[in-house]
Amino acid sequence: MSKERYIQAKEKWAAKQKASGVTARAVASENRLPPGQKLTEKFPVLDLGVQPEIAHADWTLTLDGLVTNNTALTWEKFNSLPQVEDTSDFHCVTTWSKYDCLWSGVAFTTLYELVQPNPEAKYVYFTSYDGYSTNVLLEQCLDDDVLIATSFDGKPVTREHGGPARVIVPKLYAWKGAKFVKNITFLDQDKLGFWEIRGYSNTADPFTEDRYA
Ligand SMILES: Nc1nc2c(c(=O)[nH]1)N[C@H]1C(S)=C(S)[C@@H](COP(=O)(O)O)O[C@H]1N2
Ligand SMILES: [Mo]
Repeated sequence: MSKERYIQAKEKWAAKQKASGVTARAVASENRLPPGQKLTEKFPVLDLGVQPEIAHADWTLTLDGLVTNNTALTWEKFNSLPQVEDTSDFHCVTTWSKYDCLWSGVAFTTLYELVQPNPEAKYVYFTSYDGYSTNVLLEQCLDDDVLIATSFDGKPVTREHGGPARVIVPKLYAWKGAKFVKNITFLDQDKLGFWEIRGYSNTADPFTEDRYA
């Protein structure tokens, strides 16, 4: 059953890849900067005032909830999973955007294959080592540019930017990507995260200025 959903998602990507070859890409590059955003070359740091220091030996990523295989990944195990690279733009709700961020790490789909969510799982809730949390639709997590990144521009993700590992969901405002990620839970009902509870939009689409609920 969860396989069917996974296949559907893959079909969707294939259609998207095909479309993006001509028209969709051209439109996207013309309108690359979302409304109300300013381009920055720098990489500002946004956090809750805590940048937890997690030694690789103490790091685990747990995956649970409505899954067939509850999983706890050590740093070693996580890094032995297939690695991907993806370049994407980064849009923070505080109005800065950064182009061409090169991330590498493990694709969300790889984790999906590993834990095999049940068909009822439709929502994903991320929890971090600094107490942060955020939520994303499972369908959006399965997009081909979503990954758990351990490196940025060819170097390990720094502590201030959310190392050892952070989630990147390029199509949504950046608060939807959990830095210092610790746990990923699959749910059949939506559960609002740290900023979503505090008035930020749950859908968070930069291109429609979907900033606040
Ligand atoms: N764990 C955690 N993840 C987080 C945050 C946070 O405070 N804690 N801030 C979010 C916000 S609002 C943004 S814009 C980005 C900022 O990432 P950066 O500090 O690498 O620019 O991380 C997101 N993920
Ligand atoms: Mo942000």
